[in-house]
Amino acid sequence: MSKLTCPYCYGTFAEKQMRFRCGGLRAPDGKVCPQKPDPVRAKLGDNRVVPPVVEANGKRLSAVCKGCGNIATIQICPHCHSQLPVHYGKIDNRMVAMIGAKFSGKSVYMTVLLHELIHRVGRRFDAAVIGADERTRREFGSEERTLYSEGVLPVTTRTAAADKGREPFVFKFSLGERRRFRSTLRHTVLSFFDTAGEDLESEQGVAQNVRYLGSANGIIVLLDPLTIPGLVETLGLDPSVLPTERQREAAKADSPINILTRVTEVLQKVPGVGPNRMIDTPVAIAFSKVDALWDALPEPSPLRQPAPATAYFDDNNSLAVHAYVQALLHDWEGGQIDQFLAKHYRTYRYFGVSALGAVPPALEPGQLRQKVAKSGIQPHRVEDPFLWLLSRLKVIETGKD
Ligand SMILES: Nc1nc2c(ncn2[C@@H]2O[C@H](COP(=O)(O)OP(=O)(O)OP(=O)(O)O)[C@@H](O)[C@H]2O)c(=O)[nH]1
Ligand SMILES: [Mg+2]
Ligand SMILES: [Zn+2]
Ligand SMILES: [Zn+2]
Repeated sequence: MSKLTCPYCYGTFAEKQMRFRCGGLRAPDGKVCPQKPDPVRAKLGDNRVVPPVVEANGKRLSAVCKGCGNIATIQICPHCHSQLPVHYGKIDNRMVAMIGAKFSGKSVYMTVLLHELIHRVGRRFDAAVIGADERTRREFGSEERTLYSEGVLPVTTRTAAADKGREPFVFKFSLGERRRFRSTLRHTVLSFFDTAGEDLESEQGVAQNVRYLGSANGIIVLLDPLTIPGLVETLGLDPSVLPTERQREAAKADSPINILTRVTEVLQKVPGVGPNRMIDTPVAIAFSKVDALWDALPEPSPLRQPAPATAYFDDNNSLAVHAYVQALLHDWEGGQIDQFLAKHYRTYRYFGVSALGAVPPALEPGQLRQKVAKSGIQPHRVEDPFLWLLSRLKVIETGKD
């Protein structure tokens, strides 16, 4: 039996190790379980009062609570005691991780990607995407409102060490599968952890990322093209698209090759990989903020074309973008990034995305938070890296035409 991975703490366990949580309802004979903080949750900074844990075989879908006699159906992770998605042991779960340098655009990208998956891309694939738990729905909703309704960009994400309680967003991607006589749903659990760029720099941050990236079935590495040495000069970019000196100083943005080196070192620490083996996990190398490059690229450039609208992943279209980025990297920085990836990764592909679709205006004196451009949020191909990973993981179909 293969191991399961918790989408909240990335610990692994066998199906039978799952535990239950009592539902906390009054039994017909009047008994009710007392609620208090769960010591395992409290260690993680969650002091809410909850009904007790029920020890039982997690392969079953329910268990009898010894305290109150009620049937408990909520399954929890044996490590962090988080409530797991319904029938967790019986559904496909695939973990997609995202990582990138400070200021590369991860928080904005994650919010926009999820917004697009929920509101638009789902329809393209006849799929439903919903938050898998109350906290994800609440916290994601609040980040979505800040960005979309208020038009305010996020502040720097705090490091995992500074923010112990931070947990990933967990979503369920449910795909209709029409068979001859019945239609069924296939669920895929998606876990997104918004790492702070800094987490790649401290030893503690790296240790946590080993677990996070090590349990991922697919990884999106977000790289800011504006930090590629040589790119700004080669393209002759207008200085107005570049971050201000102050932002750059605050961000201490690192170059893509340094980030890739660090991510690779993290993946080599995963048990069973080691420094000499190629990394098997498919890695999407997504260049963010491509809106800043549009004016400098010719009109027919694949980086300026909209995403296909097909109900499958269009591989030829994606390969054209890949080859184009590969050639650009050659011009910009001599193909150092590409050589590095080819040496360490069995499967990687380049993408060009823009979460905002326009360069956000620089901060006015006295303005505290940066806002999105007046034209609003017009994302460009944010779903591509994600859909490519899903197609590699056989969740959606790949088409070539
Ligand atoms: N032109 C352009 N700029 C963007 C885009 N997305 C993000 N930015 C800019 O990049 C800045 C950083 O974005 P974040 O999403 O906060 O970056 P992050 O990677 O989460 O940063 P840390 O949390 O500090 O690691 C934003 O404040 C914007 O100024 C985009 O699609 N286009
Ligand atoms: Mg962030
Ligand atoms: Zn009980
Ligand atoms: Zn867990």
